Amino acid sequence: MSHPNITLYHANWSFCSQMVRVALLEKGFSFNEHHIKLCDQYPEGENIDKEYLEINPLGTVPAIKIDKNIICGSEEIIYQLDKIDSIDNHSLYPDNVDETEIRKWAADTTITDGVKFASTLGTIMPVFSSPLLQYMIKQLPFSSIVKILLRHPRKDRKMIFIAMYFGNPSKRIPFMGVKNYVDEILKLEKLFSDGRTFFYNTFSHVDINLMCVFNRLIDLGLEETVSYKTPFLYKYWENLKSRKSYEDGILNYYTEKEKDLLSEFNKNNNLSVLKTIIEEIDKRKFIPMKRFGSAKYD
Ligand SMILES: N[C@@H](CCC(=O)N[C@@H](CS)C(=O)NCC(=O)O)C(=O)O
Repeated sequence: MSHPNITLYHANWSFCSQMVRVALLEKGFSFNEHHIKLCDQYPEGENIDKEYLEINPLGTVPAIKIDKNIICGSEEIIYQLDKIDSIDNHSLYPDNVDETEIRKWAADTTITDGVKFASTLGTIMPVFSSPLLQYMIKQLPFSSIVKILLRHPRKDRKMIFIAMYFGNPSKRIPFMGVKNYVDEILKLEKLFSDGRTFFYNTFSHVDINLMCVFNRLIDLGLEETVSYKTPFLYKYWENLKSRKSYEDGILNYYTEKEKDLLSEFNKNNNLSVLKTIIEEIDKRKFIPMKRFGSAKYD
């Protein structure tokens, strides 16, 4: 069965780009690729060039062209991709679940615009990634920072990138996400304690997003936070890792550049956030249940 002509504008290591690549692979769609060198990693900063701003005026990836139609933002892109008839017709929006509910979970597990940072699992990821982001930004030439200052359409991002270039805000930022992260992780552990394979009965948009969330934890040296302390989640994560789309849509996009960057970064990565998260998990587990009510982990 033929499907529309699809061109993906994305970046290898971008969290939201990973989600869309996995969705495209799960749907069995072939696609043209347009790699964008993001301004936080590359001196070229192609996402804030005029050509790309014509595709996405916000200057972020991913964006997708489906025939002549441009869609921006991972959540909306995956939702729209799912509406296209696919070869095996596997739907990322299971029939037996209310679509609004799936969309809510999908929004909460990606970087959703307008959502306060560190308030959802999706927006906690950039907060945890901030030391790595800062590490990349500090290596940019001064001219790239000037370009960001003059051209980045998103004021919030511009300010944080500039602060990272000149100062060390990422020393504190990750700690802002710890409490909410532990809440979310323990909520998921409870959900998966019934032994389910996927978030819903079949592989869905939410599983894609969680795959990318957990993968990012590896990059940041935080994978231990979903391992022996949360055995059901660990099993689920192992299950996600064994999907072909994980290898093809995420792992295969780590080029030498990303691998070198991560290994250099992890040599000096201060793991005090990891320690704080583990301590927070332990604290919750040993607090008597009635203090939190039944919704909390027991
Ligand atoms: N809500 C958007 C967020 C997109 C986003 O923040 N993309 C990041 C990469 S994961 C980006 O383009 N960063 C570059 C920049 O902000 O300059 C989505 O879900 O796709």
